[in-house]
Amino acid sequence: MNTNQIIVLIAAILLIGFIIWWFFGKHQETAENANVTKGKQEADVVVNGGYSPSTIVLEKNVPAEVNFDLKDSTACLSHVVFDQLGVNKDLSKKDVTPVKIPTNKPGEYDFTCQMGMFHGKVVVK
Ligand SMILES: [Cu+2]
Repeated sequence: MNTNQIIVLIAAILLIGFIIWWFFGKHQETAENANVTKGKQEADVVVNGGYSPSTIVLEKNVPAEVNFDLKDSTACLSHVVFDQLGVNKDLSKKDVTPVKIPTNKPGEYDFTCQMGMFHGKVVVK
């Protein structure tokens, strides 16, 4: 192998590493428990280049709302989609948009942006 080939090889490895980091590296899951007060629970999710926290943990059998706070101007993130719940909400109408989550049974509900690029989930325990 000559020097050029080695440089190309190193560049390719770095590029692959970067791609892996870009797509998979940011999945250090930030899980957050909802605040339970007076028989209901709420959690806030900031929407800004993704969802923060990306995992919300809810208690079973306590009425729950997840409040989406849109801080991003990307059109794609302006809607949040809960496929399993048939929910597709426009977050740009209000400062904070609550989404009701059923908590009658344990489970996981994934949510995404409109095109499914950004992911988060709500876990009912
Ligand atoms: Cu998207």
